[in-house]
Amino acid sequence: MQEYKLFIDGEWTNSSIKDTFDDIDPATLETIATIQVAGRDDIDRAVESALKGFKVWSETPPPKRADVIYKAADILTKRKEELARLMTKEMGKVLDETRGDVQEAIDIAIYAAGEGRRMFGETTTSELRDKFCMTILRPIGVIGMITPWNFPMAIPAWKIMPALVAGNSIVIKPATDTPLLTIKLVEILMEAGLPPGVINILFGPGQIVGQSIVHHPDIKAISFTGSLETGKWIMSECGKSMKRVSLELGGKNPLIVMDDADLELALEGVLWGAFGTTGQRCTATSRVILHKDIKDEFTNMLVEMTEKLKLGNGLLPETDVGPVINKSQLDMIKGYIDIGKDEGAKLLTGGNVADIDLPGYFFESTIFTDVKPDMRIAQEEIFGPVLSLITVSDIDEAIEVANNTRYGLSSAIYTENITDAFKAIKKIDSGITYVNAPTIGAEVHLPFGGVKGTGNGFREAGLEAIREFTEVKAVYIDYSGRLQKAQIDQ
Ligand code: UN1
Repeated sequence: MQEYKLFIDGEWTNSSIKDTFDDIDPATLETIATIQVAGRDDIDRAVESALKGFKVWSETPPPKRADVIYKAADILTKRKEELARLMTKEMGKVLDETRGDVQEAIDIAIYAAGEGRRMFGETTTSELRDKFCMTILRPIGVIGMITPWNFPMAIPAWKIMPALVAGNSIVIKPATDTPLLTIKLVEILMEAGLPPGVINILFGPGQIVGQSIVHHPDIKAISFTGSLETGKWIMSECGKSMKRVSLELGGKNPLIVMDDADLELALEGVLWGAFGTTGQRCTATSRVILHKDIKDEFTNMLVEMTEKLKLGNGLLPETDVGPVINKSQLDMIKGYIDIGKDEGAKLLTGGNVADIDLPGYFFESTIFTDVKPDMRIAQEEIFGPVLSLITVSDIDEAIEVANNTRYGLSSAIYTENITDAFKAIKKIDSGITYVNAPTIGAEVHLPFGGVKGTGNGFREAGLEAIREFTEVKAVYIDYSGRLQKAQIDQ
């Protein structure tokens, strides 16, 4: 059994404490690795190393930083299949999806590397004579990153690649359920020529290691993807020390099916959006808002196809849906089934821990109908294969229901009516709206993130990612040779 140490200053190094945790395949419950937990001293060591790394890396010209990232993208491409297989073993989702996860890391690497030769500021006019004005982008410093288990490579890469091209250094703590893909990503970056100290990995529980990262005075910004509760805590802690924080939190994503929709297309979209990744995406479709005139027909089609989804080990080609990540998620999902029943929603299919020939954490793909917009199963993020169907009478009611949650990440509408489509685009309070496509499937060159309880105004990916990891400076160059006073000289 391989035991992984911490990665500090370019080396795998023993933790200062003797604590480890097991990395478990959620389908077979086999232990696939043992991981060392970081102690307080290790956090200080990692930040010291990152400060040293920052000196070297921030002075490296951005196109040269980009060369390292392009090379990492090449290595990732060559090793895509092997990494996808490892990810399925560690996280459970099916191979097609883990290939997509690695591909998303490759895409963001190439996109971010391209910014090495752009990284544009602005030049503009001055109100005074013989004065030149521009903006430049500067790196922030050491960034602390805390990442979730559902996209073990894509989400760390969304943060790491833009942060690197912008010249920052990094201390990252991957989720304890999925450390291996961050380890691989960092190994690949080192192979591609990243100097020691620029990226450092710590492992351990959020309550200890995550908290210490958030509180460390030399970490200048935190980038976090995870739950709303943790996000709120991080934001309030960062408020106390005036630390920049970017948050990607939950979703309760609605998908509207109007009476004129192509129902076959909508059906495929709902199955993929709700049960892909076993519903464990922050972009997962968790509420389907059905126009009353197609409700019965669509519901029947949906239940029939949902019951055909095959649960199993994600490594097997016949598997449609893999396990959920761990026991506590499984218990939480079970809890929501009871909550839904108690609230008076009607269970149409699923609702149980799956009885299959594997010891892991499998849960049946589940659909509730007659869900009212205020029920807890329509409000709270379940992060599992549980879908709520809500019926409405028209587009305005559909949008009102769509907006009736504390989250605002993704949303979708299926319709052939351009007016309804544009109403949804304009009025749904979310960071992403899809028309005739499901709520999942964001591409890396567009901004990713949400409103309300989903985030705090930052976006990941796309050009926004460069803003997430840089400070902008305004520069005034006066070549008039005399004191000129803005606002005063006329
Ligand atoms: C997430 O669920 O945390 O759009 C990220 C998507 C993926 C990313 C999801 N490209 O579903």
